Amino acid sequence: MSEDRNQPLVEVDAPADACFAIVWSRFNQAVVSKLLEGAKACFSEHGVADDSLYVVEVPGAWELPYAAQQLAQSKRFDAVVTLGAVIRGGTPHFDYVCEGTALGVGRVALDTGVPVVFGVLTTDDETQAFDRAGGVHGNKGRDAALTAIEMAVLDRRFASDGITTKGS
Ligand code: INI
Repeated sequence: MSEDRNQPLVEVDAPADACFAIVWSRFNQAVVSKLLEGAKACFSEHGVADDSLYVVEVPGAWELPYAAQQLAQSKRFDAVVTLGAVIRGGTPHFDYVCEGTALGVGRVALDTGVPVVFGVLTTDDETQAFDRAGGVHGNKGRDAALTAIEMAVLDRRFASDGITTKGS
């Protein structure tokens, strides 16, 4: 688990029949591939078999919300994890990509009723990004997978408590 104290993550096993999707962006691939490794390992450690995990790649962070929307709308997944790395390059482009990606990912979750986890690093430089991709600040890809599992468990609870009729 991440060593950051401000990450209130809990370790729970995924429901036996749960399926998850990961969409990851290729831009800054050296960083994002580490997030992907962390996320995959976490799913595996928490009982998610390879055939219950669908992994798809997009060019950059900007494309994550669209792919996440397609995955979430399919209703085949308990949660969708988005992984990316937006690194400040000294131009306003950074701010547009960050804001568009974050708002888009959040909107997909609310529009579809499927948890969509924001595992996108937004950092000033590459060092900060690597620190969060298996470095001194843990692996945010792993944390994102853990969040997806927890949200899947929460959705099962909502259904069994009669709060939602999802999956019935
Ligand atoms: N995409 C990223 O994932 N990270 C970045 O740091 C980044 N920067 O810096 O530009 C980036 N840009 C590409 C963007 O996500 C889209 O792929 C592109 O604009 C095409 O829509």
